[in-house]
Amino acid sequence: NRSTTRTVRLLGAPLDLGADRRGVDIGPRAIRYADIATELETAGVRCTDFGDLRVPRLEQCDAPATADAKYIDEIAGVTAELADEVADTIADGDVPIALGGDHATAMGTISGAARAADIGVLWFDAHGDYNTPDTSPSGNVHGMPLAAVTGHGEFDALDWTATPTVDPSNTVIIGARRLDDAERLALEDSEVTVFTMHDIDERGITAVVADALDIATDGVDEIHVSLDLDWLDPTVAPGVGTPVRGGVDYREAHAALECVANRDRDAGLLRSVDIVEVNPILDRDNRTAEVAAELAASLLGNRIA
Ligand code: 4U7
Ligand code: MN
Ligand code: MN
Ligand code: MN
Repeated sequence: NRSTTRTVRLLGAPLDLGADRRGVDIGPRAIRYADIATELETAGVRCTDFGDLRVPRLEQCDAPATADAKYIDEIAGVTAELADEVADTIADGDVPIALGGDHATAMGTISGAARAADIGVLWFDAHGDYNTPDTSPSGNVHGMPLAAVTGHGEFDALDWTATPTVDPSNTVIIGARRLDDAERLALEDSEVTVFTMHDIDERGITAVVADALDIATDGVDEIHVSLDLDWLDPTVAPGVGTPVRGGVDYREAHAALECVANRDRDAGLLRSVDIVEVNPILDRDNRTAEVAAELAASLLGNRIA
């Protein structure tokens, strides 16, 4: 039970090696400028900031060694460091929020969070991020992190994938509306639960999230929440590299994260968070970063509204 004020620690991960569109590396700054710290403090959460992890710049890197999983070695290095910071943050009793950066970031957050506990995962995304180097149509690693952490596929560069980090039966995708063909088949074969936009349209966001929470927490004590801003409709969050029409609106996003917060308030559930894929170059007036900062408060805040 969560009676005392929590402290969150922002961990900037300006990683763009997992995505094709440049600019997502500026995401952590944009989210800070959108005043995530004030949003969180206003919602009753103490906010500290670790600063940014050191990430190799694309210009410094050699051409990708493999087209199957571009920059996987560099990404493995960054995510290993992030995993250490996440594990340290949790050991200090704080809640880490990794600010991306592209979604490959989540491999670090989740593997760090899963070190000392079994966790479930809620993955809010238009995409499944369940490609592997063998199935990926793009070779972009930000389309693969959920496969990597659930032990699906071969990821030679990631030594921790030898032992699955998260049980797929505690893993839930919410809001999917663009899955690649091979990815969809692999998800059907897996124990990962997928709630599509169709499910949200039919049943409403709060019913879907309630089910997702039951699945993610079955037999585990804590959860990781991974929020890809392209989960939202591009009219609400235009600053993302891979926008897909037909996403949730602001009110549904707030309601979803507030459902998680309510369950967390009763059970002390939330272990770690990613907020990823904000691309300020593609954004309008920092709108997407502002949405990201506000939704962080919906998820972690102590107030219902
Ligand atoms: B994101 C894609 F092919 N599936 O693998 C791929 F459509 O983290 C997109 O969800 C992945 O933004 C999107 O490249 C990754 C593509
Ligand atoms: Mn994603
Ligand atoms: Mn996505
Ligand atoms: Mn509300």
